[in-house]
Amino acid sequence: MQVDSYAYLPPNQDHYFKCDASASLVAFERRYAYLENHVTEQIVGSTDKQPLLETPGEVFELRKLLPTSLPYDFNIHIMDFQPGEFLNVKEVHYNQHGLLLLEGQGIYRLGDSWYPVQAGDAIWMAPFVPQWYAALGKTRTRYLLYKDVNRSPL
Ligand code: UGY
Ligand code: MN
Repeated sequence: MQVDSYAYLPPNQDHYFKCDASASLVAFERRYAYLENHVTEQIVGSTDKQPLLETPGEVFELRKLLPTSLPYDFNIHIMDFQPGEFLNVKEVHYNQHGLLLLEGQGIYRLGDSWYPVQAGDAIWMAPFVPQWYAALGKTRTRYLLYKDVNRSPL
């Protein structure tokens, strides 16, 4: 795996990581929510090879790292904001998020609290927490966002 690449490992797949130089690795480890007659497959990819997706009503650039099909019970979004750009919608939704700010800086609003954030910061957003972001630095913001999908939240 190179810089910017990623892997998805299906549940119960034996694996190990070996690295010959110093590197940072972000791992999302979670219990898989099975669906009858659906299986996931191992994926190895790279962010810059993922297509830009439509974001109606929004200005940020969006890429998804996993297929959006039913077998996959979460996705990872890569979101890019140019300086001064912000979420048009103050979102409230059942999905929870884990966010890692990869580049840039800005302000994250969670409910009625406002947090200055910069590259390296991580945020967990519980279900239904109102959320909003504005990129305030001189360089682009890129963040990586975990989102649970395709399963009933109940
Ligand atoms: O897809 C999302 O829920 C995403 N737009 N949320 C966020 O950036 N806080
Ligand atoms: Mn969201």
